[in-house]
Amino acid sequence: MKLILAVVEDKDSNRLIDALGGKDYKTTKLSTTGGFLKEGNTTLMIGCQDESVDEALAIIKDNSSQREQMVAPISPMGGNADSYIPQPINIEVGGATVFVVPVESFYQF
Ligand code: 2BA
Repeated sequence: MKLILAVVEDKDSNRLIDALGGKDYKTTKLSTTGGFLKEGNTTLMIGCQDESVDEALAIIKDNSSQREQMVAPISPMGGNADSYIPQPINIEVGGATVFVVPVESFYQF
């Protein structure tokens, strides 16, 4: 068994959950925050059999659209120096950041 952790944009999450549910994948939705943009995103936990991972990844890929976003400068007064962005930069957001990890045990009591 594997646990898929997929970080996706909030706006893609409902469509993705519906697409996964349509193929009988069970999901848990977590409200998360990206460390760089400090904006909300969604992390889905999907437990599935090893042989289902490729199909699940394809569904995630098909339902996570990638787009570009301009990030305005962030004042060092408003945050810590590590997140200081001195000038506007164009970054790619959306898409999905996915981890597939082995599950040692799975219980439902
Ligand atoms: P954030 O950390 O808010 O990052 C949002 C997007 O900002 C990233 O998209 C990337 O395009 C850009 N970005 C991140 N760090 C950057 C930097 N130091 N300089 C310039 N641009 C930077 P993604 O790479 O697609 O990541 C989307 C979200 O996935 C991330 O949101 C974070 O929540 C998660 N993520 C990405 N890689 C991760 C990792 N290795 N471990 C845990 N979470 C990760």
